[in-house]
Amino acid sequence: KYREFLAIEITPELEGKKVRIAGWVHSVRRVGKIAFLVLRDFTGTIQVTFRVPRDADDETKAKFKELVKKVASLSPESVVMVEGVVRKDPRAPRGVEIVGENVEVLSEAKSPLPLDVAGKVDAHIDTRLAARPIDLRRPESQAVLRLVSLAAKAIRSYLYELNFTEVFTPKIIASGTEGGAQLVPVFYFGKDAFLAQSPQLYKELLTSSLEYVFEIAPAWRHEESDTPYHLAEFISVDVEMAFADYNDVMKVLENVIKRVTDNVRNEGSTWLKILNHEPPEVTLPIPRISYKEAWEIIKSEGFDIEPGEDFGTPELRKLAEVLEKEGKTSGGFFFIVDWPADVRPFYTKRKGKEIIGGRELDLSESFDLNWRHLEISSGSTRIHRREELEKEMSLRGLNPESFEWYLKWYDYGMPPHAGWGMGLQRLMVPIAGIPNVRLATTFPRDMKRLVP
Ligand code: AMO
Repeated sequence: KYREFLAIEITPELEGKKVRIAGWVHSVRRVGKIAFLVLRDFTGTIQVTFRVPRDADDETKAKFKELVKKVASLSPESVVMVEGVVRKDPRAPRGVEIVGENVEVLSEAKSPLPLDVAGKVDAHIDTRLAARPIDLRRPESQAVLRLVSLAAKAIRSYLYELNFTEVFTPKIIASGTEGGAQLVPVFYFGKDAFLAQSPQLYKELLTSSLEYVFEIAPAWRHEESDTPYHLAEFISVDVEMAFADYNDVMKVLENVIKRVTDNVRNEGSTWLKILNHEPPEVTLPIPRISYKEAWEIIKSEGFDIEPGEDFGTPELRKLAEVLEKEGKTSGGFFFIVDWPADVRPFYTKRKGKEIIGGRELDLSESFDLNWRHLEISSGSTRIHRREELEKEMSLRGLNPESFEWYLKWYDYGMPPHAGWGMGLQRLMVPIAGIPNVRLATTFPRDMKRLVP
């Protein structure tokens, strides 16, 4: 057995007990005849002190002298197994330490390290990601992934409560759904295929059987933009519901956001403390503003924007600032609803016309959920009639024939349905207080990164 206790389990109550622990050499320090080893595992650190016992025989003294020397020469991040006796000590960081009696090196680490683990100096994100396996040994880096895990758990438990089925759809697909330029091609048994940009068409088809489905899985996009918020591979949380419209699924979404923020606050306090962050307080309902109102605010703030245009980051920053000032967000979250049909995908249901900025526009039953300037999720009521889908495809220059594998099932009883997709790493920006979605990703994939 490599260890009997985790670092966090070493408490003053264990006084006098002989224990075995294992982990990484966080730091070593020699003061005269004493060597201090701080050992780290995934639960935290514990100090182990090695010294020569005063009232021992010569043989024992010689053995401990060697041991102190051995410990003092351990390189940082080596993996060791340590045995010793627990001792209360008010001077030790947690009021307790281990008096070391033996150390075994399981794996020696080279020096210097590609990245400092124990130090306080914050390395540049590129340096950190290039050394990600070691970067993730830093408490702050680990804390973010702990919160990602808690967020995923909260989403799952809430959707299970609502009777959703968690599904796993194919990731090698024949046609894109969210715009062609971002498709990542793969060569598939001599045929052209792509990595899924979204489980969109499959989750829709599943509403005709399982009715309420969700998936948490990777999605791929050849994003040409090198921003803190874009990954080539991100984790997409997808929900799709039969017999529902966009209002129904916005309710599910805002409850998901509330669940995640509350659960992370309750269960993630250890990690939040390390990150010195509090997730936003969300009260429901999350305010909704129409595209029209949003457009008018942006326009009145002096932006040169045509009616019907999508909003860029500078526009969204300004909009969020205005809404926050007027108290029209919930912890920074707000919905923008009823987008012009032209800037939404072909499967989005239309809503009727409205005059915006003096121009008549076709709107749609669609929404984005933003946290400040950042789009966290988007969704809509879907079209559930084949002829309408074909028309929308043609309008967008897509060939309905290449979607026949999907369209034909609309001939056999497709229920009205609605849903949304949310970027899990983007959700972590407000939840974990990180400036870059890469930090919420184990090993990020982007324009510049294919390894590690
Ligand atoms: P959309 O394309 O808006 O919608 O994507 C949904 C959400 O996924 C996240 N996201 C990303 N996160 C990180 N890096 C990226 N490159 C990236 N691209 C998107 C965002 C975004 O809000 N099928 C629809 C959803 C639906 O209607 O159900 C879709 O994919 O948080």
